[in-house]
Amino acid sequence: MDKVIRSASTSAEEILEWAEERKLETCFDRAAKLKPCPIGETGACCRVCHMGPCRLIGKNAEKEAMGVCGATLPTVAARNLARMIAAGTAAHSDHSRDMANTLLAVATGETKDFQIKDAKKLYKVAGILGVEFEGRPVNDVAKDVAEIFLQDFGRQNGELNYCKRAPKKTQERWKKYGVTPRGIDREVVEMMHRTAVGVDHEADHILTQGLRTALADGWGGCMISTDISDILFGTPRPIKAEASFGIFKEDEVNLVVHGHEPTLAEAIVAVASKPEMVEYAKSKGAKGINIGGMCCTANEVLMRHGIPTAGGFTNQELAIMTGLIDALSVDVQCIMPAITEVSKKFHTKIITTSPKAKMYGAVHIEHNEHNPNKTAEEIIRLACDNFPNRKAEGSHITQKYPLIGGFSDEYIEYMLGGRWRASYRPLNDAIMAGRIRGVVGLAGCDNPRVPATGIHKFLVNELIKNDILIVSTGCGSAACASAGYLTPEMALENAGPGLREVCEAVGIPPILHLGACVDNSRILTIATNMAKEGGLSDEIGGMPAVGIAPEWMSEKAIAIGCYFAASGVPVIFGGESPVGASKEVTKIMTEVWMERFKGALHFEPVPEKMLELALKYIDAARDALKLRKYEPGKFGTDRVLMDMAARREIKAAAHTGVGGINES
Ligand code: SF4
Ligand code: MSK
Repeated sequence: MDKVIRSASTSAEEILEWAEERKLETCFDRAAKLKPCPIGETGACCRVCHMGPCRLIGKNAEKEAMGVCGATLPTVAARNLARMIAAGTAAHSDHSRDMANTLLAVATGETKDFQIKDAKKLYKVAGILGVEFEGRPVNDVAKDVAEIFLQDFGRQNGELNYCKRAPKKTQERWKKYGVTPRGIDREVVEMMHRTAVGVDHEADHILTQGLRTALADGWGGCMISTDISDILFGTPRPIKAEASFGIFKEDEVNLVVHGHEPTLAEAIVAVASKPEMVEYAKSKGAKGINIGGMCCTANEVLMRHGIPTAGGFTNQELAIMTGLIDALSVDVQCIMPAITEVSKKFHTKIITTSPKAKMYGAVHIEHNEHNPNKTAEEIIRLACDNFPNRKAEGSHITQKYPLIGGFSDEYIEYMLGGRWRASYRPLNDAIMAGRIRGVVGLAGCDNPRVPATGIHKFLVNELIKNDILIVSTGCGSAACASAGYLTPEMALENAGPGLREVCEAVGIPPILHLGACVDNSRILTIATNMAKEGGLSDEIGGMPAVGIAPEWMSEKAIAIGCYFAASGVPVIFGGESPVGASKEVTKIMTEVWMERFKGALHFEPVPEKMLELALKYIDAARDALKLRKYEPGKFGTDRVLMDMAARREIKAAAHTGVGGINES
């Protein structure tokens, strides 16, 4: 019998084999045992009331099947998708609300442990929100900004502040089709209401509110969260780090931060370097304290401090199996409850920290936004105390890969044009000339139902070979990083000739790591900047750009896919469609949305077909924009890109401001 490959990462596969010999169960084993229910998998099951659950199946289910109340398959499938959007939006946005509350606490002095680290970003945001900032104390500006953001959550009418950041034409489409979001909480609540038993029954009508809710996520929850994280902790710029299981150190206390929120993790990173903490670790027999990350909390601290990442979602149980993690501090989202079970076999302490999330078998040390350093210190001491309890067993993997992360939209603008002429012009020119065929946003989770990270790897290889620039976030970035794909050298080896030339001139990898899931908002900003720069489409729709989430699993991914579709980006998700049972709903997502918004949401389980569809969309957009036909190795004339030497000269003259690879 052929060996079943569960992960495309050789280190992960090694740990899985080690675990199998010891009969240790993981999500991969459970995924193999627990096949998805075929009715629920395609969106044909309704359980919104207790006359059901109703299964809308049969030969002619689309037209004939009905639930007890009379709901048809398109209604049920649309409701299921809409509720996923609402849940995903709620997750990002509740995280974002906490960020706004933290900003307010810092501004009013209730939190002394954090300060405004990036005043320049604060002023940029203040400018967008219409907050006066010239000559005012930084904290006063921050207070006004935080209060305006908080209003966006509870706003009842009007529109979200950040809608105005989108290109005018994109905003007009939203208005025309009634999807401009009002308040973040309002859209989520209305979505839940409309999908309750006996309310909204027209699939298109339900999904229109679905898009409105998703836009509240993208241009609200996610974008607000990204901006506040930058204001408080600094706007990322390129930084070196490492990825995979080899980041753990045998002779140091290994403390891993996992989840999504940057606040407590920032405090942990700061407090762990204090001499008294290092001394404490030494008193327990360790040489120091090594902070590592997991999932999107990892991305947050990697982007700003170069903290190494142990990888994405499917790596969490495997990381514990190295036997080297002394404490795993989790906040919210994408944390498998199974990790406490695995940890029992090792010495790892699992610590829950959010007032919103507890787990059986975990220690709870609650994060208090007014005093994060105190909580951080308690967690670090607990990790140090646990260091002497390490057992000899464990799959001690040493493989790790270097990476460069930290590509904010601000840095990309600088990188392309230089400090004095920062602009997206060179990117637009390179696309127009055919050097870069198009742009793909590669996002979303890794998934144990496919060889985990395998579709990511296949797609990035093929896309960059086809001169497609990739911007990545979330576990997609972690998948690329732990495969060694986030280094400039990758461009030389695998990228097509045009993309390679651009990457070499600018000194960037062909895959730009933009951060956590919420930082998909940076991709919206990049697309907006490209539209405003001119020469391509004058709205986000119609750009030679596609979004792909090949191994998605979370409801948050659905919300993200839908906000990209409503913003004008064709999106391709891997796996079976969660609404595949309904032809009407599938048509709405792929054809109706394309007509209205120039965006779409496809589900395609075959990786080769995903690639084909992405290239088809990109080439069709190039044709519609009357751009030079893409031919590998043949380019039109475009402007000379600034090379690294030219940029260093500028940097030497400038001294300050955003720019320069951070060598730390
Ligand atoms: Fe069944 Fe209708 Fe209740 Fe859904 S709302 S569970 S279709 S009776
Ligand atoms: S962590 S949502 S598994 S990307 Fe943001 Fe990763 Fe998906 Fe969670």
